Amino acid sequence: MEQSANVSERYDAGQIQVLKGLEAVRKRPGMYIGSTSERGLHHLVYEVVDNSIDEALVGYADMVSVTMHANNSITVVDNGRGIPVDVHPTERIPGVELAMTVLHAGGKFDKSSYKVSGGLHGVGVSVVNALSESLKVWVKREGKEHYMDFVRGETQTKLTVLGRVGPKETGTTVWFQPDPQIFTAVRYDFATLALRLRELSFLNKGVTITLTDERETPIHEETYHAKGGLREMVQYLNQSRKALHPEVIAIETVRDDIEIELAMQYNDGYNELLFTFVNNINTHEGGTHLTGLKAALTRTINAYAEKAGVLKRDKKDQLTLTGDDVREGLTAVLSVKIREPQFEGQTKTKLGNSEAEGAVRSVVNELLGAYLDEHPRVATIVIEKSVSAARAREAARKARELTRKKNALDISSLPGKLADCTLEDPKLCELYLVEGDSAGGSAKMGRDRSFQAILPLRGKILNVERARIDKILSNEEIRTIITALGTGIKDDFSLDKARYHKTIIMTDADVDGAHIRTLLLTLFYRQMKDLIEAGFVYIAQPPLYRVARGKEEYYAFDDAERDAIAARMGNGDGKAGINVQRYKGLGEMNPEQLWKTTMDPQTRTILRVTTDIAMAADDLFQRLMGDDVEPRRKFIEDNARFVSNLDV
Ligand code: 0RA
Repeated sequence: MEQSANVSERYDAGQIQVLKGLEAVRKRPGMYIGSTSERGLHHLVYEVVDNSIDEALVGYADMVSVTMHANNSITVVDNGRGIPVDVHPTERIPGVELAMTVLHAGGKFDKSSYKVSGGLHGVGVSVVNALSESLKVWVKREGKEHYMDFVRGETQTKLTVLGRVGPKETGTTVWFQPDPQIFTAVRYDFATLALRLRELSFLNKGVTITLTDERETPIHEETYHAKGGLREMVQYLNQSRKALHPEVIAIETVRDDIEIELAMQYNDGYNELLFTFVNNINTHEGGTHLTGLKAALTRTINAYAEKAGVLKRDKKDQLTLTGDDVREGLTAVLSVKIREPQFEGQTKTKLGNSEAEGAVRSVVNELLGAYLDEHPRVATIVIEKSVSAARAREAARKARELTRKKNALDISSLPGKLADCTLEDPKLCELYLVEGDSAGGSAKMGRDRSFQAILPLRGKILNVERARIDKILSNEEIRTIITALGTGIKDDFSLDKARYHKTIIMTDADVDGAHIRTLLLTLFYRQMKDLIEAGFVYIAQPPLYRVARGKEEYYAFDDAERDAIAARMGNGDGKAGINVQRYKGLGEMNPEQLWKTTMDPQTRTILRVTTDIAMAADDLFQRLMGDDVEPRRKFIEDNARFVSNLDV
């Protein structure tokens, strides 16, 4: 408290409050940024960038730049108004100090922009400060450049003026070094930041965002700028699909004080790709805006089809297009900006504001209806696509009923290949999906049968990316997986029925294994996305090598580790007798080895599958599993060096 010795007592009291607040953040960082792993580390950047984007949203900034420095510190620069530097009338500290040291100080400025409340973003830049070993801020405002710095959230250098700048030169620069005492991972990933920044450029058209990686030689820089906003985002999402109409349908308006932007385009595939955002945050769990959109799409397209006389309305051949029908092969992005968003749901990514439903519904009804009237050729394409989906739906319904019957939760109807566990509480239970009967056999013998279930998979499962629902459900291997999981799929999906809270994909560490893993992930992503969103899907990490001498044995998960172990063993009495075995498949491990290295919760590593940035996950599956060969070839080429850590 040394620095506050010469200011009022009130300031002291305020300062104590501040320290308590930020102490809480350091004690329970997960509560504020979700996690202290790689994900939380990246959230620090998003939090600072969101503040800069807020300035762009209210029209004061059009440039944001992010730099990744060699020591994994980050600088974010914007050309907004600059964080206020005048002393706050009641808090008695400069605005910038308030913003950096008081939790949720945002409201104290009354910016009246589209501030976010709840969710992982919008926790405030003070959280970044609290979780940084060091943070420095420069503010250009009112003709001066100001400076402050902090150590682990505590003010170190009080606000000082560095010098004069041009009267119109304004903006904020924040530099921070994430605290290694807090984070388990400290290395920033270029691709992860690039995806979110590109997404932000689509969501905030006209803003130029740059990302610079100084860790690379030569320095690597990318610029994101989308004049067309969501229209460009839909084109980007559809880039490796075949669009059915060249022009993206786009709507943009304000209704009831809610900014509404929608862009959509149909492709010749069968998947629905619908992303929704509220104040730039991906509403994974949907909500009222999504409900409004879905209702309007179904209504408007049915109304047009009826008007065009496409739907026969006699008793025998009555056809109504369902929501699923009108969304088959649809790629769409809906973005709303709303003043006081209420976020609900398990991950606080579901919009609760009831007024958003009506606003989106009426806007889409009116403007999409008008668009179809004015573009009869596009309208015909949309109707034909929906009608063909409706025809396929009949076949699908029959196939689905077949699965539903087999889906009952009693043990007697569970697939024979499944070696189930004895415990019944899904929270405690795990399902291993294992490549091949022989590894399946080892896993069955090596497992802890109280909580680990094993389902061996024979050969390749169907590629669901290129199949319609009826075909998917007629595939034996897929039906077995769905039945074992207990959740059902697509519209019948229910997370509550999940029989295991961990589904662990265990495949060989070779090309075939990677392919099977991707097929399984595609099935989960396209048909049971909520299972992934809930964090129930994992990838096992079997070792690549066994390094042994005599009775001493170690397992290595990559070449570097193998060499390190061999070197350590060779240290006392030479390299003689060191035996390195490379596992070509899981089947080469005996049950005990498989348990020790890959299945024992005490010692294993499993990777949780996430879809943090939906665009990336979709793009990955489309490239890997879609019809087009060229993007797949290019993806594999581009990413050959990353395959060891495939995190979709
Ligand atoms: C509060 C009020 C004003 C601007 C900001 C905060 C602000 C914060 C950040 C954080 C990063 N960049 C930022 N840029 C601006 C508006 C002050 C005014 O009325 O001029």
